[in-house]
Amino acid sequence: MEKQRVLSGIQPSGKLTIGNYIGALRQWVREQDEYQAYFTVVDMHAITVMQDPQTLRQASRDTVALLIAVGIDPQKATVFIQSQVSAHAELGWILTCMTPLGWLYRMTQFKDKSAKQQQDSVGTGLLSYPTLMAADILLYQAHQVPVGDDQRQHLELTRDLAQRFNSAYGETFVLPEAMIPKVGARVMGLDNPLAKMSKSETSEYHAIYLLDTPEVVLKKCKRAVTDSFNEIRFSEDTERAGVNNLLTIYQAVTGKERTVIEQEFEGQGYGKLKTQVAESVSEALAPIQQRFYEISSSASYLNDLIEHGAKRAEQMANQTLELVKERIGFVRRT
Ligand code: AQP
Repeated sequence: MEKQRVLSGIQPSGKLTIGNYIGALRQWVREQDEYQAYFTVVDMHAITVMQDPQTLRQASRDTVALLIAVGIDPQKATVFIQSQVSAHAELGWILTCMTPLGWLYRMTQFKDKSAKQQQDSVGTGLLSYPTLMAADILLYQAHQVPVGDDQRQHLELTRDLAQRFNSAYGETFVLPEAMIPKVGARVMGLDNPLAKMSKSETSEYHAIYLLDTPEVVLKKCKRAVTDSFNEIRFSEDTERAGVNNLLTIYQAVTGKERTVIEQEFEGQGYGKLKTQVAESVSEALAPIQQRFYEISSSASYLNDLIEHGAKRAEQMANQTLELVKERIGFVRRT
Protein backbone atom coordinates (compact mmCIF):
# COMPACT_ATOMS: atom_id res chain seq x y z
CA MET A 1 0.00 0.00 0.00
CA GLU A 2 1.25 3.49 -0.81
CA LYS A 3 2.31 5.57 2.17
CA GLN A 4 0.29 8.65 3.07
CA ARG A 5 1.87 11.99 2.26
CA VAL A 6 2.83 14.51 4.91
CA LEU A 7 4.04 18.09 4.43
CA SER A 8 5.84 20.36 6.89
CA GLY A 9 7.53 23.71 6.47
CA ILE A 10 10.05 25.81 8.32
CA GLN A 11 10.79 29.49 7.78
CA PRO A 12 14.37 30.58 7.13
CA SER A 13 13.64 33.66 9.25
CA GLY A 14 16.68 33.26 11.49
CA LYS A 15 19.07 30.66 12.87
CA LEU A 16 17.33 27.44 13.91
CA THR A 17 16.86 27.03 17.65
CA ILE A 18 16.64 24.02 19.93
CA GLY A 19 12.90 24.89 20.02
CA ASN A 20 12.66 24.13 16.30
CA TYR A 21 14.65 20.94 16.87
CA ILE A 22 12.78 19.61 19.90
CA GLY A 23 9.34 20.79 18.78
CA ALA A 24 9.53 19.92 15.09
CA LEU A 25 12.66 18.53 13.42
CA ARG A 26 12.97 15.46 15.63
CA GLN A 27 9.42 14.50 14.72
CA TRP A 28 10.22 15.04 11.06
CA VAL A 29 13.04 12.51 11.28
CA ARG A 30 10.52 9.95 12.54
CA GLU A 31 7.91 10.88 9.96
CA GLN A 32 10.18 10.18 7.02
CA ASP A 33 9.86 6.43 7.62
CA GLU A 34 6.14 6.36 8.24
CA TYR A 35 5.10 8.72 5.46
CA GLN A 36 6.04 9.97 2.07
CA ALA A 37 7.39 13.18 3.52
CA TYR A 38 7.85 16.64 1.98
CA PHE A 39 9.88 19.10 4.05
CA THR A 40 10.11 22.61 2.74
CA VAL A 41 12.10 25.69 3.65
CA VAL A 42 9.44 28.35 3.19
CA ASP A 43 11.40 31.40 2.09
CA MET A 44 8.32 32.84 0.36
CA HIS A 45 6.60 32.94 3.74
CA ALA A 46 9.65 34.46 5.38
CA ILE A 47 9.41 37.54 3.10
CA THR A 48 6.03 38.54 4.55
CA VAL A 49 8.43 40.35 6.87
CA MET A 50 11.31 42.34 5.29
CA GLN A 51 14.46 40.20 5.10
CA ASP A 52 18.05 41.05 4.32
CA PRO A 53 18.78 39.25 0.98
CA GLN A 54 22.18 37.85 1.94
CA THR A 55 20.95 36.67 5.32
CA LEU A 56 17.84 35.09 3.84
CA ARG A 57 19.81 33.18 1.20
CA GLN A 58 22.30 31.93 3.77
CA ALA A 59 19.53 30.97 6.20
CA SER A 60 17.74 28.95 3.51
CA ARG A 61 20.90 27.04 2.61
CA ASP A 62 21.80 26.51 6.28
CA THR A 63 18.29 25.28 7.02
CA VAL A 64 18.50 22.65 4.27
CA ALA A 65 21.91 21.54 5.58
CA LEU A 66 20.58 21.38 9.14
CA LEU A 67 17.58 19.31 8.11
CA ILE A 68 19.97 16.76 6.66
CA ALA A 69 22.31 17.10 9.67
CA VAL A 70 19.55 16.24 12.17
CA GLY A 71 18.89 13.01 10.31
CA ILE A 72 16.50 13.64 7.43
CA ASP A 73 17.53 11.41 4.57
CA PRO A 74 17.19 13.22 1.21
CA GLN A 75 16.66 9.87 -0.50
CA LYS A 76 13.66 9.08 1.67
CA ALA A 77 12.11 12.49 2.15
CA THR A 78 11.84 15.37 -0.30
CA VAL A 79 13.66 18.39 1.13
CA PHE A 80 13.31 21.56 -0.92
CA ILE A 81 13.28 25.35 -0.94
CA GLN A 82 9.79 26.67 -1.62
CA SER A 83 10.73 29.51 -4.01
CA GLN A 84 12.53 27.04 -6.30
CA VAL A 85 9.25 25.34 -7.13
CA SER A 86 7.26 28.00 -8.97
CA ALA A 87 4.04 25.98 -8.72
CA HIS A 88 3.68 27.37 -5.17
CA ALA A 89 3.36 30.94 -6.43
CA GLU A 90 1.05 29.88 -9.26
CA LEU A 91 -1.36 27.83 -7.19
CA GLY A 92 -1.12 30.44 -4.44
CA TRP A 93 -2.48 33.05 -6.84
CA ILE A 94 -5.26 30.79 -8.12
CA LEU A 95 -6.35 30.04 -4.57
CA THR A 96 -6.11 33.74 -3.62
CA CYS A 97 -8.63 34.48 -6.36
CA MET A 98 -11.01 31.96 -4.81
CA THR A 99 -10.67 33.24 -1.25
CA PRO A 100 -13.22 35.69 0.15
CA LEU A 101 -11.49 38.54 2.00
CA GLY A 102 -13.66 37.79 5.03
CA TRP A 103 -12.02 34.37 5.43
CA LEU A 104 -8.58 36.01 5.63
CA TYR A 105 -9.61 38.85 7.94
CA ARG A 106 -10.95 36.24 10.34
CA MET A 107 -7.55 34.58 10.86
CA THR A 108 -6.45 35.23 14.42
CA GLN A 109 -2.76 35.23 13.49
CA PHE A 110 -3.44 38.04 10.99
CA LYS A 111 -5.47 39.94 13.58
CA ASP A 112 -2.68 39.61 16.17
CA LYS A 113 0.18 40.49 13.85
CA SER A 114 -1.61 43.34 12.05
CA ALA A 115 -2.82 44.86 15.34
CA LYS A 116 0.83 45.62 16.10
CA GLN A 117 1.15 47.74 12.93
CA GLN A 118 -0.42 50.84 11.37
CA GLN A 119 -3.57 49.73 9.50
CA ASP A 120 -2.44 51.08 6.10
CA SER A 121 1.04 49.64 6.25
CA VAL A 122 0.08 46.04 6.97
CA GLY A 123 1.55 44.01 4.11
CA THR A 124 -0.81 42.18 1.73
CA GLY A 125 1.40 39.12 2.16
CA LEU A 126 0.55 38.97 5.84
CA LEU A 127 -3.12 38.80 4.93
CA SER A 128 -2.84 36.30 2.09
CA TYR A 129 -0.20 34.11 3.77
CA PRO A 130 -2.78 31.34 4.45
CA THR A 131 -3.62 30.96 0.75
CA LEU A 132 0.06 30.38 -0.03
CA MET A 133 0.19 27.90 2.83
CA ALA A 134 -2.87 26.18 1.32
CA ALA A 135 -1.01 25.94 -1.99
CA ASP A 136 2.04 24.43 -0.22
CA ILE A 137 -0.12 21.67 1.20
CA LEU A 138 -2.52 21.02 -1.69
CA LEU A 139 0.20 20.81 -4.37
CA TYR A 140 1.53 17.65 -2.72
CA GLN A 141 -1.92 16.22 -2.06
CA ALA A 142 -0.83 15.89 1.57
CA HIS A 143 -3.04 13.67 3.69
CA GLN A 144 -1.52 14.84 6.97
CA VAL A 145 -0.11 18.15 8.12
CA PRO A 146 1.49 18.41 11.57
CA VAL A 147 0.23 21.66 13.05
CA GLY A 148 0.54 23.41 16.36
CA ASP A 149 -2.38 25.36 17.78
CA ASP A 150 -1.34 28.55 16.00
CA GLN A 151 -1.64 26.93 12.57
CA ARG A 152 -4.85 24.99 13.11
CA GLN A 153 -7.06 27.75 11.75
CA HIS A 154 -4.93 28.03 8.61
CA LEU A 155 -5.29 24.33 7.99
CA GLU A 156 -9.08 24.67 8.33
CA LEU A 157 -8.93 27.38 5.68
CA THR A 158 -6.89 25.05 3.46
CA ARG A 159 -9.59 22.39 3.78
CA ASP A 160 -12.32 24.95 3.02
CA LEU A 161 -10.47 26.06 -0.10
CA ALA A 162 -9.89 22.48 -1.25
CA GLN A 163 -13.58 21.73 -0.76
CA ARG A 164 -14.62 24.90 -2.58
CA PHE A 165 -12.35 24.01 -5.52
CA ASN A 166 -13.44 20.38 -5.62
CA SER A 167 -17.12 21.25 -5.66
CA ALA A 168 -16.67 23.95 -8.32
CA TYR A 169 -14.37 22.01 -10.67
CA GLY A 170 -14.56 18.35 -9.68
CA GLU A 171 -12.43 16.22 -7.31
CA THR A 172 -8.92 17.64 -7.53
CA PHE A 173 -7.43 17.96 -4.05
CA VAL A 174 -7.00 15.56 -1.16
CA LEU A 175 -8.50 17.10 1.99
CA PRO A 176 -5.61 17.33 4.46
CA GLU A 177 -6.02 16.34 8.10
CA ALA A 178 -4.35 18.06 11.03
CA MET A 179 -1.86 15.72 12.63
CA ILE A 180 -1.25 16.24 16.33
CA PRO A 181 2.51 16.10 16.68
CA LYS A 182 3.80 13.36 18.99
CA VAL A 183 5.18 14.78 22.28
CA GLY A 184 6.99 17.70 20.68
CA ALA A 185 7.64 19.81 23.77
CA ARG A 186 7.24 23.58 23.57
CA VAL A 187 10.51 25.29 24.44
CA MET A 188 10.34 28.76 25.94
CA GLY A 189 12.78 31.67 25.78
CA LEU A 190 15.64 31.47 28.28
CA ASP A 191 15.32 35.20 28.97
CA ASN A 192 11.52 35.06 29.17
CA PRO A 193 10.10 31.62 29.94
CA LEU A 194 6.56 32.83 29.28
CA ALA A 195 7.26 33.45 25.58
CA LYS A 196 8.05 30.76 22.98
CA MET A 197 11.71 30.45 22.00
CA SER A 198 11.79 31.98 18.50
CA LYS A 199 14.48 32.13 15.86
CA SER A 200 13.51 35.67 14.82
CA GLU A 201 13.88 37.01 18.38
CA THR A 202 17.32 38.59 18.40
CA SER A 203 18.14 39.25 22.06
CA GLU A 204 21.39 37.57 22.99
CA TYR A 205 20.21 35.33 25.81
CA HIS A 206 16.83 34.34 24.36
CA ALA A 207 17.56 31.20 22.34
CA ILE A 208 20.06 28.37 22.03
CA TYR A 209 20.85 27.94 18.36
CA LEU A 210 21.67 24.55 16.86
CA LEU A 211 25.12 25.82 15.89
CA ASP A 212 26.02 27.38 19.26
CA THR A 213 29.35 26.20 20.71
CA PRO A 214 29.37 24.51 24.16
CA GLU A 215 30.82 27.74 25.66
CA VAL A 216 27.96 29.81 24.29
CA VAL A 217 25.37 27.23 25.36
CA LEU A 218 26.79 27.29 28.89
CA LYS A 219 26.81 31.08 29.01
CA LYS A 220 23.19 31.23 27.85
CA CYS A 221 22.04 28.56 30.30
CA LYS A 222 23.79 30.31 33.16
CA ARG A 223 21.89 33.50 32.32
CA ALA A 224 18.52 31.70 32.05
CA VAL A 225 15.74 33.27 34.13
CA THR A 226 14.75 31.11 37.11
CA ASP A 227 13.02 31.98 40.42
CA SER A 228 13.73 32.15 44.13
CA PHE A 229 11.99 28.91 45.20
CA ASN A 230 15.19 26.91 44.97
CA GLU A 231 13.34 23.73 44.18
CA ILE A 232 13.91 21.67 41.05
CA ARG A 233 10.69 20.10 39.83
CA PHE A 234 8.42 20.21 36.81
CA SER A 235 5.59 22.68 37.34
CA GLU A 236 2.84 24.47 35.41
CA ASP A 237 3.05 27.55 37.69
CA THR A 238 4.01 30.66 35.77
CA GLU A 239 6.33 31.69 38.64
CA ARG A 240 8.29 28.48 38.10
CA ALA A 241 8.26 28.62 34.29
CA GLY A 242 12.01 29.21 33.98
CA VAL A 243 13.02 26.09 35.92
CA ASN A 244 10.26 24.09 34.23
CA ASN A 245 11.63 25.17 30.85
CA LEU A 246 15.18 24.07 31.73
CA LEU A 247 13.82 20.73 32.91
CA THR A 248 11.75 20.36 29.75
CA ILE A 249 14.84 20.95 27.63
CA TYR A 250 16.82 18.50 29.76
CA GLN A 251 14.10 15.86 29.43
CA ALA A 252 13.88 16.36 25.66
CA VAL A 253 17.61 15.95 25.05
CA THR A 254 18.26 13.15 27.54
CA GLY A 255 15.03 11.19 27.05
CA LYS A 256 14.85 10.56 30.80
CA GLU A 257 11.57 10.22 32.74
CA ARG A 258 10.38 13.23 34.73
CA THR A 259 10.54 11.39 38.05
CA VAL A 260 14.09 10.23 37.34
CA ILE A 261 15.10 13.80 36.54
CA GLU A 262 13.51 15.19 39.70
CA GLN A 263 15.33 12.57 41.77
CA GLU A 264 18.58 13.36 40.03
CA PHE A 265 18.32 17.03 41.03
CA GLU A 266 16.91 16.57 44.50
CA GLY A 267 18.70 18.86 46.95
CA GLN A 268 20.73 20.49 44.15
CA GLY A 269 20.89 24.20 43.39
CA TYR A 270 19.97 25.98 40.17
CA GLY A 271 23.63 26.36 39.25
CA LYS A 272 23.96 22.60 38.97
CA LEU A 273 20.75 22.36 36.91
CA LYS A 274 22.02 24.99 34.49
CA THR A 275 25.39 23.35 33.91
CA GLN A 276 23.79 19.93 33.49
CA VAL A 277 21.29 21.29 30.96
CA ALA A 278 24.08 23.04 29.07
CA GLU A 279 26.19 19.89 28.98
CA SER A 280 23.40 17.64 27.80
CA VAL A 281 22.28 20.14 25.14
CA SER A 282 25.85 20.48 23.81
CA GLU A 283 26.21 16.70 23.79
CA ALA A 284 23.04 16.38 21.70
CA LEU A 285 24.14 19.16 19.35
CA ALA A 286 27.70 17.89 18.76
CA PRO A 287 26.90 15.24 16.10
CA ILE A 288 24.44 17.59 14.38
CA GLN A 289 27.05 20.33 14.18
CA GLN A 290 29.69 17.94 12.92
CA ARG A 291 27.41 16.74 10.13
CA PHE A 292 26.31 20.30 9.34
CA TYR A 293 29.89 21.49 8.86
CA GLU A 294 30.68 18.45 6.71
CA ILE A 295 27.71 19.17 4.46
CA SER A 296 28.28 22.89 4.20
CA SER A 297 32.01 22.58 3.65
CA SER A 298 31.19 21.46 0.13
CA ALA A 299 29.08 24.09 -1.65
CA SER A 300 28.62 21.79 -4.63
CA TYR A 301 27.34 18.93 -2.46
CA LEU A 302 24.80 21.23 -0.83
CA ASN A 303 23.85 22.69 -4.22
CA ASP A 304 23.24 19.18 -5.53
CA LEU A 305 21.10 18.32 -2.51
CA ILE A 306 19.01 21.44 -3.01
CA GLU A 307 18.64 20.79 -6.73
CA HIS A 308 17.71 17.14 -6.15
CA GLY A 309 15.00 18.23 -3.71
CA ALA A 310 13.60 20.87 -6.06
CA LYS A 311 13.37 18.34 -8.91
CA ARG A 312 11.61 15.78 -6.74
CA ALA A 313 9.17 18.34 -5.37
CA GLU A 314 8.46 19.71 -8.85
CA GLN A 315 7.38 16.33 -10.15
CA MET A 316 4.50 16.14 -7.72
CA ALA A 317 3.72 19.87 -7.62
CA ASN A 318 3.61 20.29 -11.39
CA GLN A 319 1.35 17.30 -11.81
CA THR A 320 -1.19 18.87 -9.44
CA LEU A 321 -0.78 22.32 -10.97
CA GLU A 322 -1.37 21.01 -14.51
CA LEU A 323 -4.60 19.40 -13.38
CA VAL A 324 -5.70 22.62 -11.66
CA LYS A 325 -4.95 24.72 -14.75
CA GLU A 326 -6.87 22.30 -16.93
CA ARG A 327 -9.84 22.39 -14.59
CA ILE A 328 -10.05 26.18 -14.38
CA GLY A 329 -9.73 26.75 -18.12
CA PHE A 330 -6.15 27.83 -18.74
CA VAL A 331 -4.69 27.03 -22.17
CA ARG A 332 -2.16 24.21 -22.12
CA ARG A 333 1.14 24.78 -23.95
CA THR A 334 1.45 22.56 -26.97
N1 AQP B 1 9.98 27.20 20.91
C1 AQP B 1 9.49 26.19 20.22
N2 AQP B 1 9.14 25.04 20.84
C2 AQP B 1 8.66 24.00 20.12
N3 AQP B 1 8.47 24.02 18.77
C3 AQP B 1 8.81 25.14 18.11
N4 AQP B 1 8.76 25.49 16.79
C4 AQP B 1 9.22 26.75 16.67
N5 AQP B 1 9.58 27.24 17.86
C5 AQP B 1 9.33 26.28 18.80
C6 AQP B 1 8.33 24.63 15.72
O1 AQP B 1 9.25 24.72 14.66
C7 AQP B 1 8.59 24.54 13.41
C8 AQP B 1 9.03 25.54 12.39
O2 AQP B 1 8.55 26.78 12.74
P1 AQP B 1 8.44 27.97 11.69
O3 AQP B 1 9.77 28.28 11.15
O4 AQP B 1 7.40 27.70 10.68
O5 AQP B 1 7.95 29.21 12.50
P2 AQP B 1 7.63 29.39 13.98
O6 AQP B 1 6.75 28.35 14.55
O7 AQP B 1 7.11 30.79 14.08
O8 AQP B 1 9.08 29.25 14.58
P3 AQP B 1 9.99 30.36 15.17
O9 AQP B 1 11.30 29.76 15.50
O10 AQP B 1 9.25 31.07 16.28
O11 AQP B 1 10.18 31.33 13.94
P4 AQP B 1 9.83 32.85 13.79
O12 AQP B 1 10.61 33.52 14.89
O13 AQP B 1 10.31 33.20 12.44
O14 AQP B 1 8.37 33.03 13.93
C9 AQP B 1 7.10 24.57 13.71
O15 AQP B 1 6.62 23.23 13.66
C10 AQP B 1 7.02 25.11 15.09
O16 AQP B 1 5.90 24.62 15.81
